[in-house]
Amino acid sequence: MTVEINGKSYEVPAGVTVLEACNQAGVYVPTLCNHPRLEPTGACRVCVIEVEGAKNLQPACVTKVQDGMKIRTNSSRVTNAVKFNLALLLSRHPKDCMTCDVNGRCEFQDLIYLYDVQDIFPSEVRTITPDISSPAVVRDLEKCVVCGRCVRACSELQGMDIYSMVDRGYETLPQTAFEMPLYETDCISCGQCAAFCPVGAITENMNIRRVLEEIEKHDKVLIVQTAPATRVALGEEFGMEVGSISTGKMVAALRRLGFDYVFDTNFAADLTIMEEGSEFLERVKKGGPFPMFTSCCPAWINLAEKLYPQFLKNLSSAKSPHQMLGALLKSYFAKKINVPPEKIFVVSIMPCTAKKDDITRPQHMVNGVPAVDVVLTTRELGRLIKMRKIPYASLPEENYDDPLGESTGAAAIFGVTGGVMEAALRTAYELGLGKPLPKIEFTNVRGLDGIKEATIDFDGKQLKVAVAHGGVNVRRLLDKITKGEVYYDFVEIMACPGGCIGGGGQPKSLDKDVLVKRMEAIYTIDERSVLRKSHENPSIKKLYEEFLEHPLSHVSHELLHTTYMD
Ligand code: HC1
Ligand code: SF4
Repeated sequence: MTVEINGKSYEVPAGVTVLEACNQAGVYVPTLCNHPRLEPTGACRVCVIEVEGAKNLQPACVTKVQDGMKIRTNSSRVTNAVKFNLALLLSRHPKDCMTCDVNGRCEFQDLIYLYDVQDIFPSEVRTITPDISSPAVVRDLEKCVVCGRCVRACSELQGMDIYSMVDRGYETLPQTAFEMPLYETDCISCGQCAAFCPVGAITENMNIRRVLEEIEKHDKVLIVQTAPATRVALGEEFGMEVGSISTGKMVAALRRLGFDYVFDTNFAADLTIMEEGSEFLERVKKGGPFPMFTSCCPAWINLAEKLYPQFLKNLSSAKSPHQMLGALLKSYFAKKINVPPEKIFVVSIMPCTAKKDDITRPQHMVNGVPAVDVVLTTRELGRLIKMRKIPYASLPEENYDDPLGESTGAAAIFGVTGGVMEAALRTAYELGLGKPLPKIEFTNVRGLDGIKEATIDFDGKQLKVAVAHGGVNVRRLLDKITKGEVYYDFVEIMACPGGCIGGGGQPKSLDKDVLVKRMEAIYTIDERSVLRKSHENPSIKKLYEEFLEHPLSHVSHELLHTTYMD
C-alpha cells in the first residue's frame, strides 16, 4: 500500500497499523500504553495522529493503514493533543522522580521532558499504600499511568490474569481480585508485569541498598554469582546493542563494586545437569514417575505449588543452580577459606524476580543460614554500577574466580528456553549409554515456539521430550498432560517468555526482537566454548572427588536437592 506521512510517500505492507508504518518509515510517534510484544489497546491516546478526511484524531497503534491514506504526525493539532493528554496524566502522577526507583529510566518522564509538558492542571494524586507483600514485586499504584501493560503481560504472556482494570474512567486502576495483596493471590512472582511497566508503578522488590550497606561495612566475605542470562543483557543498561555479550565487563564491574569473589552460576548449572541427569537416569531404571519436570525456574515451582500440585511428585528434586552454588559456598567453600558460613554474604545476580522469593524458602537454609542472602536483578545491577560511576562499556574483560567459576557451553544455554533440556540430553546420553554423542546440538528443542516437542533416539529407546516457556504456553502444555492427551518422559518448563533471557528482572526493552537477539548471543557463547558438556567440566569432576563423592550421594542430597510445599 502507498501512504503519505507528513507529505512524503511510503510503501508499506497491507494490514499494518499506522504506528508500525511510521516506525518502518523512521517517523517518530510517541507511545506509552503500546508495547511491541503486547496487543495494542489505544488506551493512553499519546500516539494520536491526524488522518485526512477523519474528523477526530486517531490512535496510531490501533488504526490500520489504508491505501492512499494521508497521515500527519507533526501538526500543531497533534502536538497539542499529545501534550494535553500527557498533562492530564501528569496531574495524577506524584512528582517524586528524585526518589523514584526508575528515575532516569521512565518512559513517562522521557515524554514529559520531550514534549515540555507543564503542570497545568490541579494535582489530583491519589493516596494509595504501596503493596509490599511480595518479596519479588512491589506495586505503587500512585504512580500508575493506567497503560494496562501489566494486565496484558500477566494475561497474554503468562496466562495468569492476576490483574484486571477495575473502576471506570478517571478512577480506573489495575487491581488484583478483591484488591488482595499480591502475595496472597496466585501470582507466581515472575515479574513480567514489572518488566513491562513503563514507569515505577510495578518494580522488582529492590535490594540495592542492602547490598550497598554490606559493601560499606565489609565485615563479611562478599561473594557474588551471575546467572547465565544476565551476561547477554546487562550491556543494554549501558547503551550497548541488544544481544551484546559482556561477561568479562560484568565480572570486572562486580570486582570494582567491592566483591571479594566473583563466581559463576553457570558452574552450578553444570552441577545441576550432573544431579538432574542422574536423577532422570535413575527414574528410567526405576520406571518413573514421568514426565520428569525440570526444577530450576522458581516461578514454575510457584505455579506448580499453587495451581498444579498433581505434578509436584514429578518435579526433579534438584535445586536451581544459584541455590546449589549458595549451598556450596556456605559449606564446601566456607571450609576451604576457613570462614564460618554466617560470615559469608552471597548475592545472586539474576534475570529473575522469582529468585527473590525463592531465597526466602526455609528449605534453602544451609548450616543455619540462608544459602543466598540477596538477589539483585540484572536491572538492579545496572543501576548499582551507574550509581557507583563505574565506566561499564570501557572496562576490561576479567575472568571469574576459581574454583567455582569454570563452566561449559551446556551451562551457558540454561539461559534460553530449551537449553536445560539440551544440556541434560548431552550428559544423560553420554553417561547413560557410555558412548559419545553423534551430534552435540539438539536443534529441535531450540527456538522461540511456545511449545516444542521432540523424540530423541537413545540407542533404540525413543525418548519423548517437551519444552514450554511463557506461562500461557506452560499452562496449555500442563493442561494437555493432565488430560492425558500427550505423554512425555522429560519436560523443561521456564515460566518467562524465552526462558531466563526474557526474565522479569532483565533490562526493559522496546525492541520487538529482543528475545531473538539475546537467544543468539547465548548460543554464540556455547559455540565458542571449548567444553560443551557438563560432565566434562574439570572443576565439577574435582568437586565430586573432593567433596560430593558422586551425583545423588548423601552430601549431594543434603545440599543440592530440595522438597516442595503442597
Ligand atoms: Fe536462569 Fe538458572 S538458567 S533459572 O533461567 O537454572 O534466573 O539465567 O540463573 O539458578 O544457571 C535465571 C538464567 C539462572 C538458576 C541457572
Ligand atoms: Fe502476573 Fe507475574 Fe506480575 Fe505475578 S509477577 S502479577 S504472575 S506478571
